[in-house]
Amino acid sequence: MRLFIALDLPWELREALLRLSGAGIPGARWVAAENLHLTLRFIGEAAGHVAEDIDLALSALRGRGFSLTLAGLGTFSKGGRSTALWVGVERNAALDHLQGKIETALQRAGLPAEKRRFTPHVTLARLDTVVAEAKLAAFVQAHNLFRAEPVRVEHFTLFSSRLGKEQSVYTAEAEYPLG
Ligand code: 3AM
Repeated sequence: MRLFIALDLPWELREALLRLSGAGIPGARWVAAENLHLTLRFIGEAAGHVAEDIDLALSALRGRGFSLTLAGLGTFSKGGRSTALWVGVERNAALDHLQGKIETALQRAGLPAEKRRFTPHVTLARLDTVVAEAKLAAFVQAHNLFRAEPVRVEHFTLFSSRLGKEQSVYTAEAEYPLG
């Protein structure tokens, strides 16, 4: 199955993100409330026994809860065009520390190292090739001072992802508490 590790977000935070989402950018496919998350590590396709090793490694990880504040907007682009619109995260040493621990645990479980730098974000919309770039830029500018209320993070989650009709369907396979 296709796996990734993420923070699922409390509903009040999803609602705040939904109030931001939904309109004004032709070519944007807005992420539905149930799919909003902060990816800590993309894993990809993993066989059953590998998934078990990952679960064991994550279960052994000892992390601490922390506070998380989403703030600011940004975009990812590839080949000169924008591909995703996201909400950023205020500088957070505890989040970076957790991500590092997860990376170490996965490598111990035999996975190859992630080469891309961790850029914490919550994707709000995926952008089609026809996205209206000027409208996108105006949206980012208009909402750039967005700052959500801080939330407590008390666990992280191993998700599986499968293709759905409109969007991917994410299923929480396991939750790992943070003490
Ligand atoms: O957290 P976001 O929504 O930015 O785009 C996918 C999503 O990112 C990303 O993993 C998250 C959960 O699906 N993703 C999908 N394929 C990927 C890949 N091959 C990938 N990230 C890195 N490499």
